[in-house]
Amino acid sequence: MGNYYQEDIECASRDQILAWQNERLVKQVQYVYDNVLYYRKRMENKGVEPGDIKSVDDLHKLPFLTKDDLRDAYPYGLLARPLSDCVRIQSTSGTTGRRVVAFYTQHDIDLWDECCARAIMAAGGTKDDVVHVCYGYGLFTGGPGLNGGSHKVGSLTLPMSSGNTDRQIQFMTDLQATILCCTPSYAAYLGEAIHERGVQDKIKLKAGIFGAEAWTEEMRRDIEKSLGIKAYDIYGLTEISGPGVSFECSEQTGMHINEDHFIAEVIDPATGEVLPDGEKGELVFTCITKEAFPLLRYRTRDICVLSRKKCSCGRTHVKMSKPMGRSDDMLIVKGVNVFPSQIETVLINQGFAANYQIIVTRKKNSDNIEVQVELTPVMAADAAFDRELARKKLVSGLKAMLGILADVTLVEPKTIARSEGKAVRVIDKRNLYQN
Ligand code: DLL
Repeated sequence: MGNYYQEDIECASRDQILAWQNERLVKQVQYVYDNVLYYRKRMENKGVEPGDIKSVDDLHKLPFLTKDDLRDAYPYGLLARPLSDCVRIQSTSGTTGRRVVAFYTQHDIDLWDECCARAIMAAGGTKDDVVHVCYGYGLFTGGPGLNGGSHKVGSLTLPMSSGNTDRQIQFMTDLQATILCCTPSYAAYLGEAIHERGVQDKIKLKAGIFGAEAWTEEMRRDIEKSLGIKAYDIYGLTEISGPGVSFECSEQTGMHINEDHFIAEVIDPATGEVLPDGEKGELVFTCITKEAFPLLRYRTRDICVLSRKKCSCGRTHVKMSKPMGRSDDMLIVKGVNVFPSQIETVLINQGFAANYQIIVTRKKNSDNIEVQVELTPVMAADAAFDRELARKKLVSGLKAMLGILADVTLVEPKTIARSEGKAVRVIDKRNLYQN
């Protein structure tokens, strides 16, 4: 079993990282041009040839790819290898439009596992840990990714997948799991369930690796307290490989991007112009080591900031902030940009948990936003708790945060459906995207 804290790579000098990126990018552009007709045409339309890309400084000359391109080219149009060289596909949940399918050679799987192994080691994992994976297994990348990473580290892996909370808690206690991998919303739910069953003393978890959806610092503190662990963020997307594109270290101030495999840029989503480090914009990735599905300049729609400030963990790879929303799932309500994470911050600051749902409707061209918020069990049981006052305080907190008036409805504990995967936070009934 390897030591997947790869100090020589993860703590390499900036010059070394750039040298790797330059060399790999040049090769990768030629490889994609030779093997992916769809992208070759894109380059030709833009008047770019592989020889024009001599280093990372030339990256901006390449055309972007978007999710629409992946849908257009579905299923094989962006494949760079014959199918007989591929050993796996994974896919996005495809709730809107056509599914996105990504392909992997064995080499791609090995690199992906390595990225996830780095994430587990950054969360303090070793071969002596018991890693409980309750991300979904199957087409979703969460389960297979963390599973592969845990194997690389040499930890005992519990491939639990999602669902059946009683069984999750049983295995967690019986097998003394030390690292939990799941979505943050499921981690919060597991915390509640463990306390309800009064088995918190039997839990031996020390760390959690949570991602696949947005979560706030407030939610991190809640989960850390409820499970008695340190909670680490992990980021990734199916198109680029899956979880492990970036991950948090002990400093917990952003996620190191595996820069030996992926070049990150931040662009202005409106103009496509590359922004300097420190500016907020849309994250774009270029894969420089992948074989089967090597996307170049893929627009993630995730809004974030890059930082190259020295990190106390010693890693030198650039850090991305937590995504601050998606340029495409951002709600525009009454003309105002609304991110679910802003609403969550207000709720948690006022003592509520992250159990809420946002319902957006439109009547006579006027938008209405309603936030249904669950009372905590303590609030619900307290006869002296003034619900109307609490509701009004939420309305004014949301007004201050969002700049618009939102209706707030307080509902009883456990009335909002819990999710085993990504939480469904927004129900947009306006059908704004219908043709
Ligand atoms: O969610 C991969 C993953 C699995 C990441 C497990 C982390 C852990 P997709 O289903 O393709 O892949 O969704 C990708 O989810 O573009 C982000 O918008 C969002 N996302 C992923 N990680 C985070 C995170 C997986 N840590 C999309 N914070 C991405 C916020 C995240 N959003």
